[in-house]
Amino acid sequence: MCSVIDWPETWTEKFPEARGARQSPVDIDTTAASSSGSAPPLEWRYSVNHTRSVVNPGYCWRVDENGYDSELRGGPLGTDVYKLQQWHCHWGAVDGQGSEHTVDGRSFSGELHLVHWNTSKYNSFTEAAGQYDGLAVLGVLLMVGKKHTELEKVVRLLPFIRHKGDKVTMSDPLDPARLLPARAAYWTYPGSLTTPPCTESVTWILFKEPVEVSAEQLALMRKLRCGEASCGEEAMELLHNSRPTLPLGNRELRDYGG
Ligand code: SG7
Ligand code: ZN
Repeated sequence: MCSVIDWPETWTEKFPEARGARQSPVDIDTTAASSSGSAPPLEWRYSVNHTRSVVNPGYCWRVDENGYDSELRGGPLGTDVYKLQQWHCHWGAVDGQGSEHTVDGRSFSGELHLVHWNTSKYNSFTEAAGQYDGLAVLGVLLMVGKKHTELEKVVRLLPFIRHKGDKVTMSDPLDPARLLPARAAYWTYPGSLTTPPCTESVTWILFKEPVEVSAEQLALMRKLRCGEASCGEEAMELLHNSRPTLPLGNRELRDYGG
């Protein structure tokens, strides 16, 4: 089958939750965010030295952490501990577009998502992914600038996972903490997965400070293809993969740090 990804307009037919009131992404209206001054700091402890897989599922590139013990806690997460499952990226057809979240209406050139699941309450990623407090995703906005050296460890493997279903092993050490910006300030709100089934299970934590990646690195992401190798030229280029923003509605957007 050489059909490419379905577009967001069609998702609600098969995935009714995509019509819900707790959907992501959203536009961050910075003037509407309420301050949470005394919240405990967000803390992460990531494993560096283990084998990871880099895969092309047909709609992004994704790095699977393969069960290693990397943890996120604190901030809006209460007393629960969340474990890093995978991280992936969203980008656009041209520089300046491609982030899922927007800030005061402004798009960025891409957005990294580090997906964590609640190991204090649930037994597996799959179980957690269906619960209101099951997942925590760290979002990092990407802007065009200098080459990102940690991300380059993934980008240089992209030519080897050009088509849907392709997968390679990365054995170089990589520190997921180096994917995060220097300043820990962030916005947080309750939301959903941004792809089907759009489950309303995510505590979103979006860093305020964007991180730089080079135009060349973004160009290499756009060379990935949505289809299998057997589709030949019909395995179309994955030029963009971001869901448009949805209304925040009655949800509280909180602001941590200056
Ligand atoms: C990406 O975003 C993938 C999905 C992910 C989805 O398309 O990384 O993950 C897999 C396993 O392909 O879906 C369940 C899940 O994590 C939505 O994640 S996101 O909301 O952070 N964008
Ligand atoms: Zn994502």
